[in-house]
Amino acid sequence: MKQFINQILFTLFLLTSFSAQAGELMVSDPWVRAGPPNAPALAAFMKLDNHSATALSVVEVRTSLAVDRVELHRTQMKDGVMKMIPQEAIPVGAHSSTLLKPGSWHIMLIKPAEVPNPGDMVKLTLVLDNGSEKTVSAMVRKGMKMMSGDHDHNMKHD
Ligand SMILES: [Cu+2]
Repeated sequence: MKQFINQILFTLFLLTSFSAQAGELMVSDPWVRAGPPNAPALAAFMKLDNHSATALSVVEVRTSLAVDRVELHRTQMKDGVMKMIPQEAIPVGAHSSTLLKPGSWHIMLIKPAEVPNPGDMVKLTLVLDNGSEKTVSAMVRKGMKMMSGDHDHNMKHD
């Protein structure tokens, strides 16, 4: 019996410490850009705020949407052309923020089995380098293309 109670206390301790860790990162305005029914990939955007004194980074993203895989991308100028470059992580400096937006950092949902409609909600779980996780609901909505180089709809991802 005593061991059982200890186990419960330990579980509670784990739960509270995990939620405290997740509190270091604040996510605002998450959204997924709507695409045509045959879209090979969809981009997700949001603002990441790190209120802690430690630099964080998003190392993995999972989604409720049925997709082939999720990649972290950054659109950057390379040899005079805007290109999407896959990234190992999306960094958010201490007491700093990183904006995921068209033409910059973004999360790429590759090969969705079914493309969601504007107004649909997609769950995104961000996994941080410190092991904590944060799940947000992102609304699907139409978004402007930043520039001709931001061509995620016809870019090959293989
Ligand atoms: Cu991309």
